[in-house]
Amino acid sequence: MKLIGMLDSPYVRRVAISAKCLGIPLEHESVSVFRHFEQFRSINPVVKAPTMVLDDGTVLMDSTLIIDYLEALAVPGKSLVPNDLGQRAHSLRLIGLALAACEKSVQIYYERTLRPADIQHAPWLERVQGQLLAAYTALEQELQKQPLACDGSIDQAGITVAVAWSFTNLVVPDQVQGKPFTLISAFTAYAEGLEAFVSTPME
Ligand SMILES: N[C@@H](CCC(=O)N[C@@H](CS)C(=O)NCC(=O)O)C(=O)O
Repeated sequence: MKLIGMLDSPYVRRVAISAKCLGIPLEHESVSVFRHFEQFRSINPVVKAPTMVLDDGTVLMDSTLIIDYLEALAVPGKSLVPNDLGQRAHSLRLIGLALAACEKSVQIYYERTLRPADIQHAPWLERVQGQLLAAYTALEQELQKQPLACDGSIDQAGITVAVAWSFTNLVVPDQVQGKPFTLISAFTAYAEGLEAFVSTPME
C-alpha cells in the first residue's frame, strides 16, 4: 500500500501516524498537489491528498475513509477509536472539531497564498476565521471537561487534535497565537513527543 501526499498536509499526516499506531506498514511517496500536479494527477486524476493506492490498485482518498480502511485491516482488537458508544461519540466529536479546524486553516492559507491580494474577499475570510476559532474554542472546552490521556498512548481523537493544532500553527499561526487554547497546546506538545509523531514530521 502506498500513501501519496506531503506530510505538511494534516490529512496525510494523520493517515501516516494512524497507520504507525495501528502497526500497519505503508510506503509513502511525497507528491505535492501543487508542485507535482501532473505526477499526482497520473496517480489520482482528482488530485486529492491523501491518496492511498492499495495493493490491488484501488485508489482511495479522504483521510477519514482511508483510516476506516486501515482500522478494518488492523489485527482484531487493535483500534484507535473506543468501542463504548458514549466514548465513541465523544471521540467523534473531537475528531470532527479538529477536522473542521484543519479545513478552516487550509481555507485561510489558500485564500492568502493562492488568491491575488486585490481580489481577496474579506467577508469570506472573516467567516472562515470565526469558524476556525469556534472549532478550537469548542475543542478546548471538551478537553476541560474530559482531558485526553497523556500516558504514552494515543487514539484517533488525540492524533487528529494534535495534527490539526500543529498544522494551524505552521500555516496560519496568527489566527491562534496568544489565544487561550492551553489544553490543546499542552496535549499537542505531548503528542509531538511520541515516536509515531517524531518519525512523521511535517515536511
Ligand atoms: N476531507 C479531506 C480533505 C483533503 C484535502 O483537502 N487535502 C488538500 C491538501 S491539505 C488537497 O488535496 N488540496 C488540493 C485540492 O483540494 O485541490 C480529507 O480528510 O482527506
